Amino acid sequence: RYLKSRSLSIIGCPFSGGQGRRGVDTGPNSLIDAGLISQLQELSWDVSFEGHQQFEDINSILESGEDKDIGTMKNPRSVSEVNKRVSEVVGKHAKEGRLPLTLGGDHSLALGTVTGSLSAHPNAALIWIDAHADINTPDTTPSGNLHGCPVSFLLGLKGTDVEPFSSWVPKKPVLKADSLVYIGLRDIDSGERKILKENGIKCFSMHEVDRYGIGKVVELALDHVNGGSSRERPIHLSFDVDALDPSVAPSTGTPVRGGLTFREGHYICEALYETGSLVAMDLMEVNPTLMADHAKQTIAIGCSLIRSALGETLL
Ligand code: HAR
Ligand code: MN
Ligand code: MN
Ligand code: MN
Repeated sequence: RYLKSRSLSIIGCPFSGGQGRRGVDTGPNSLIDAGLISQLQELSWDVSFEGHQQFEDINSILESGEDKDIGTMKNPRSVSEVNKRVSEVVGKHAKEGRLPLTLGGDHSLALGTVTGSLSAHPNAALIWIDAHADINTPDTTPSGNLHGCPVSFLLGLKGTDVEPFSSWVPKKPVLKADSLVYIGLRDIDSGERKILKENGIKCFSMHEVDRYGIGKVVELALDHVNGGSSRERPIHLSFDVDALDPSVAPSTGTPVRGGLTFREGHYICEALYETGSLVAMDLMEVNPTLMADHAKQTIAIGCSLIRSALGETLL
């Protein structure tokens, strides 16, 4: 519906500066090494992959310890610069009518991916699958880790108009609060809870997944962003692998028990594919260096979630 043809661009983002655990920067290559490209070609996608993004310069600043905190924010210059680049490359591919598939890397990268998508599809909605809301502002973050903050920047919340981000993040909010839906939440900070309430943001926590079942939850989520039964609005899917239960996807930096089952995670992806309106996807927070005995399992699930969102069916 929004793509020129069945074409996608893989944007590998080896970056870990949005949080404190190294290794998540190896996520993108582990997904490629597992055969993701040929798996997507099997689903008759025209796949372009020009190699991972080159963040060596930024990563060396990160390693050197030169990127000093600004207020509460850790690694602010690295996170800002990486996201500025990511927004440009995602925006470019999306404007060419291709589906940008971004492989993380930590979830701070979604500031760039969503900004890029929205530059090409200004009416797109954001569906955020995560154990966490990632909606802290620099004023509310308990950790200073910017992977817990990208959504607040996208909504232009109070406290996000700060350097270095203000030099490139659009002044007009990238996204309106009613264009965002969460599924899978179960670890929300008190400051985030207040933000979610005050902005009336639609959240399907694990409590709602238990109550209604995943089928109904996805239907309600799509009704919400479409304002009814239409399924035409473009959708950016940002999938944090920690939305899944740690027994399913253990190799991730901030596992929280009580998460989505294997099938619930895949169902979400399948249902979004069925809308015909998916215009971008992120697969974030795969860290093969954690629970390394289970890294293969987590990587394989990353690949299968992506395949489900891109048209793999069971029958
Ligand atoms: N809410 C906590 C914080 O801001 C932890 C959130 C980050 N964890 C993630 N993001 N993996 O989804 O520090
Ligand atoms: Mn996240
Ligand atoms: Mn998370
Ligand atoms: Mn927590």
